[in-house]
Amino acid sequence: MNRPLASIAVSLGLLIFSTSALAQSSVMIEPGDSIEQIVVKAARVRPADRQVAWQELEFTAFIHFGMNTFTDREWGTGEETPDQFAPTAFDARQWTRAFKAAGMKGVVLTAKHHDGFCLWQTDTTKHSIKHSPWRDGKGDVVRDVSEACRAEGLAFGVYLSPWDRNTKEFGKPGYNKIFQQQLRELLTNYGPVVDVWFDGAHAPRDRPEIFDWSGHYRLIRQLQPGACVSVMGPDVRWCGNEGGHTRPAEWNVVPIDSTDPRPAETSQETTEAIIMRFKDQAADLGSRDVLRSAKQLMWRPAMTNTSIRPGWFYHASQDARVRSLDNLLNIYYGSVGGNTQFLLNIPPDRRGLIHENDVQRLAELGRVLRATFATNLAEDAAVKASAVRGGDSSHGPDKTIDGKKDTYWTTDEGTTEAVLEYDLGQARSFNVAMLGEYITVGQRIEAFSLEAWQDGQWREFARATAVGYKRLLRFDEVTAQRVRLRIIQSRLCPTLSGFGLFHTPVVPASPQIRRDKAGTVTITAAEIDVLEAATGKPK
Ligand code: FUL
Repeated sequence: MNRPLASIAVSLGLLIFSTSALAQSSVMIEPGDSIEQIVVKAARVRPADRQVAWQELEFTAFIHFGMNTFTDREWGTGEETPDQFAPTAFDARQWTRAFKAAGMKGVVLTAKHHDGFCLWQTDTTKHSIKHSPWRDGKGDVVRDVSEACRAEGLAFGVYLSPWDRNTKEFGKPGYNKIFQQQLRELLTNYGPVVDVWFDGAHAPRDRPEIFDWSGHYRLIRQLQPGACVSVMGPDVRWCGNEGGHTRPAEWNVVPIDSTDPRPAETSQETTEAIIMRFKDQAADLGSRDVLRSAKQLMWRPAMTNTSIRPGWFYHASQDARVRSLDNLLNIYYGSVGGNTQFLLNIPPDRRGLIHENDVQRLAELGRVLRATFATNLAEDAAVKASAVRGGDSSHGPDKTIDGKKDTYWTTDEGTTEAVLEYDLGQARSFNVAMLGEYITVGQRIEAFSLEAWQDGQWREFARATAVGYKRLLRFDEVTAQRVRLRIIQSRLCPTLSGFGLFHTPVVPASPQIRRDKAGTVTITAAEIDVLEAATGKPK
């Protein structure tokens, strides 16, 4: 497949937005600041409410459906005709049911890809479904998908490709007007939108006026203040690849390289817009080593986007190349379990349905995730902590297992190391651990370890660095009654909103997983029941 333009554009590094978008979620580093001061500044950077809500979605579906579905391409030329768009059995509810079964909580629909073909009743171009044979030109994919999302309780977002290969206006100042009119239609007529997703395709560095990013962001804030603007936007960053590869440590507070703060030519702001070079592809974006040379820090969590198949769009030739269950589980643990949102693309076929192989895989994934996370073996534990803020029960260690996301344990300012001990009441077997910080007040934990009391001593069974919104760790099965979490390093007093121990019935290469010739994995409901029973979970 073509090298994704998003990566080219991001590494070329053009991203412009107004300083108002940075309010409350960024901080300047002064030349004389010590590393200790920088780290505390980083820990004080807080997310906007929309960024917290976005992160809580955890696992979401990406949909690429449009002209390319019918031409068997990944990038259209813009010279296709609306006649070619002709799904035979379009059913958005079938899509959202499949996503829900996988445990997804939201959807980002590609409303317009690079070919410029619009999947909604737009007044901005003739290159749209209005001029297609589908439903006599009266259909509206955006409406059907947004309604199907509401019916299934899924959040709804849109991807509007800034690059448009159909309109003659592209590259001229008039295109920004068309683009903003498209945004206005999408953000006005289809209910709440939680994510507006822009890729960076065709954003040449020498012509920043091609995209009036500042104007786009202002309009989005005005029409949908709860929406995050992702990738080519201030709220959410791209993880840096499209293969589902995740970092061992993912930080939500990352430096803005503002060494080139030229005023944006098209910005209406009185303060200058900032041109940032986000190094989205670097292996480390936020550890102390990176912060040391930062000039400005901002809250910008990562999104892991990849496709369940090799292509973003549907190709019949890829029906047997749907990612395996264990591969998807690996990405899930690395992404959702690595403090990012997992945006998994599932492309509908020419019928306008999610293909049976993908539906099956999503159902398998959902079954395994539900079987794993249904029971937190630590939820009834007796828990004690080496330190509690002000000795006060409102931040006691029991807040880590009360199942509430807005309560948390913490310590006094200045206490950056602590131990929490969980007594499970009896010996339990587990192979997954979960930690979650209360990120509303920032991201703080830098290193922790997990230990089990076995044979009269504490034995370490897992160790990691960044936590953030959620950290999941998998390890060989441990059986113990007492478990302790040692917070070894933290930027400020640590917080913990969630702690869990789980037993997953499926580990990679498990003998219970069957594969047919096409690589399709099957695991039946009965097998999951048997496996669950074998985990010895309390009833
Ligand atoms: C990239 C595009 O070029 C791909 O076609 C796809 O839409 C991906 C999600 O973003 O920039």
